[in-house]
Amino acid sequence: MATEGAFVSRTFIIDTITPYRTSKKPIVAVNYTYPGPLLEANENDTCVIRVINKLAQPTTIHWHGISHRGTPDMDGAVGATQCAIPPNAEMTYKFKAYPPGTAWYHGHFLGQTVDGLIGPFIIHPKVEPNQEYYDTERILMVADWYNDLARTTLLSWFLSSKNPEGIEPIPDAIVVNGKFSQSLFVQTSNAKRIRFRIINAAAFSMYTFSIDGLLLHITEVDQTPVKPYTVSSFVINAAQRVSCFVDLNELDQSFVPDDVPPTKSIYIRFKADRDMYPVDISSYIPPYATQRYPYPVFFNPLYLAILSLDSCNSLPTYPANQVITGSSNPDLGDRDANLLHARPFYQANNKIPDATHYLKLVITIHPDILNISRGYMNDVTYDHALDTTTNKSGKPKCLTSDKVPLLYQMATNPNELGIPSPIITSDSPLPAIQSDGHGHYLFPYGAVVDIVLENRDEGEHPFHSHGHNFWIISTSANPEAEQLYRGAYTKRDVVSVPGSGWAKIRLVTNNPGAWLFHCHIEWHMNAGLMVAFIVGPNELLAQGYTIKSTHKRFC
Ligand SMILES: [Cu+2]
Repeated sequence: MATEGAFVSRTFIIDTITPYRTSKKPIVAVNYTYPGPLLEANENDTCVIRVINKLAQPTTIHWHGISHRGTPDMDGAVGATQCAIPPNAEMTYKFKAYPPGTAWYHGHFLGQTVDGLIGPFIIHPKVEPNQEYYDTERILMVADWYNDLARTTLLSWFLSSKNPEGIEPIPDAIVVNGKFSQSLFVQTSNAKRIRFRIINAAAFSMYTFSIDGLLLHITEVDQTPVKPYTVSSFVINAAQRVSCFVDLNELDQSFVPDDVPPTKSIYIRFKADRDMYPVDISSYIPPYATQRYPYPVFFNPLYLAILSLDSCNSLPTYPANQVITGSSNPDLGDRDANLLHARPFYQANNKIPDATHYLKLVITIHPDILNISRGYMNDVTYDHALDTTTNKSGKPKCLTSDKVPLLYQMATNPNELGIPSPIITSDSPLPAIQSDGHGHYLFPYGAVVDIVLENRDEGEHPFHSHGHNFWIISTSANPEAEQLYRGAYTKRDVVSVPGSGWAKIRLVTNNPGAWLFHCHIEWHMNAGLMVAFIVGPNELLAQGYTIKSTHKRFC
């Protein structure tokens, strides 16, 4: 008999704070901390999170990585699963803590994620697969810091005709656990073997993570445990999570010069990938920049935290530019943000069904007729309001709307959404998933869909699926993975699509509802690099879903 999980009841007050002496920026925070408090649950616990909005704007919280089976209205995606919680109102999110692993929560409206609405969410599995390898654990939540607010300044500039090239707002700094470079001390507390849970909560940046002189043994990607996979550094893209453990007995201090005293601490490095910024960051001053904040004028892509080996918080004795990778063997660095060579821990149970359907999504970014740079999926830029300039096929029946979420439209008119059923096309022998021409794709319930993301943009884009995780089969960076790992692909909820390349994922549509699928770079999502997966409208009703009056009042 299955055991019922416990209840995890929390109250999240969303309000602004100004925690930094040197910045007046009002951060959007949960319970007056940045990042928000650690939310912890055991696998299959029922989380009951009362979210109280004390902001002057509407808000929601998205529980990133949670499958929401049977709770399609608890995903926090404005326009898809709910209307936003108005100021001075509250909503209680209730959902099962599943799947276990390193998840996180964040805003999903008005750029609030960029402005601070982030926090870690750890779900402990019934059996922790790699527990024998570590004695304690630490969370490192990395994010891009902007001196200006996304809501008032960055988004309006980015999506304006003043920025036809679509230059993304460049971060002003990097923060980890709310601390700026060289101010975060991580104590070992006498443990020799430490698990790090790295959560990339950045609006934009992809980072290379390493710790000087230590090997990193990766044990989890997103919420999938993997067999220990040893590297000297790895890449983590926006919204991805990676766990790795280190063993201080393996510390190779040969990088410490002979002429400095022995070091009692070493650097933990997050190095942002310079190539993704469309400007020369060493001299770039954004046009919206204000002089109000004393943070570095030019963005430094190298963030340093300090791992204090004796917990005394001394600085390393060696210069920070002494080493560039976490090991003397640079060949051990993995440059693949998908970490396809990490193998799932539960390989024997990892039965992967054959595909029954097919969907190709072509990613492009270009200016629209108003000279505003937009992102397109199959030539459609996603907007909460119908953009008639990009599609002349007429008014869609099923329309993303801040007033009538897609989920409510599914529940009200399950058979009249105006989206064609799958058809055979010349692209593939499998039936191809169709859309209404406005970014809404209708998936039969229980389909096994191979989705090919063809990226015609030069940038690498981390795509996230709400409500479903998926197997990553192969990418243009690792095309051989499809054959090499057949039958044992790894599940994630973010796939990093290489620039001018492609990624192939397989997704089982076993979760009726309206689920967003989007680039997790906040700027690109707001530029329209998003679609909605409409999964099994009739099954949604058959499972007993009804629109809650307590939710509908927000619309
Ligand atoms: Cu993107």
